[in-house]
Amino acid sequence: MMIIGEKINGTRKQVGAAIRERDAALIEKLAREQVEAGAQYLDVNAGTEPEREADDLVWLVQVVQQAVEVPLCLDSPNATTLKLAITAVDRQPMINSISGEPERLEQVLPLVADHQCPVIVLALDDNGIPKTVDERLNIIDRLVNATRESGISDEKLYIDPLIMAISTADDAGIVACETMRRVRQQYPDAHITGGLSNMSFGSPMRKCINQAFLVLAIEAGMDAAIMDPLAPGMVPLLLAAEAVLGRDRFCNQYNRAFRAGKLDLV
Ligand code: THG
Repeated sequence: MMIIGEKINGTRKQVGAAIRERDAALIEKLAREQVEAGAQYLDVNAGTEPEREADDLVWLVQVVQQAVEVPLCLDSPNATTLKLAITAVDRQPMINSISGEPERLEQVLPLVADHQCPVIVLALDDNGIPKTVDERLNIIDRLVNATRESGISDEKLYIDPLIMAISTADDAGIVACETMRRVRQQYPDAHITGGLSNMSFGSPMRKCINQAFLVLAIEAGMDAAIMDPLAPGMVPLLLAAEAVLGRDRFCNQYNRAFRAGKLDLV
């Protein structure tokens, strides 16, 4: 499982304030902590008003890449921001994301093709949140046709089922897992990702939901989670689930984490 650290996100209060105040120390700390806890990519999302989001994201990119060695996952709803941010990175980033929204696809797909970078393929278009698994698969099929036609190989794709909150729909977990299962079958060379913590928005004791969903998502085929690697229990459960599913040869990763004292559940 690849971990994409989610904590540098301006929609979080503390991070939003740090961005506005150009408080590099807090951002650097979040970067180092997540990498130390096992993040292999860091998601960076400025989450600020459209007028300043591009400047803010470029600042975040500069701060984070001075603090850590891992590549970034450039997370923005704005194609122009992504174009600008990609010029500020010094390691090949992941692009978060392309979707079936025509304007976004038109602008971001060429960027991905030119840079040949990994890209998140989000099961969303301009018809609102897709409700069923079939609707999601239809969007994903269209998007994978488009990436293939642009010369982007399936190994570069991180397909995201668009994880929603169970507090707003009882079937959010089932729909996410079932979409991932079908993507795994249909696109065996592509990766599967998603914002794990979305599932617990609006629920009490969010870490319980996140822990349960992590294990189920791994079983359904997720191999790259956008998550908080510092949240209690998450990395131990991730390692245990992969070992149980036979995805950790000789339980090497699990045993190594044990010896490093990294398997505590709290
Ligand atoms: N798919 C893709 N990208 C994404 C998402 C996705 N990027 C954003 C988001 N979803 C994933 N990142 C987060 C980051 C934080 C939280 C959830 C998802 C979160 N934060 C708490 C809060 O805001 O209440 C943390 C509180 C705190 O620690 O301050 O829940 O789905 N491609």
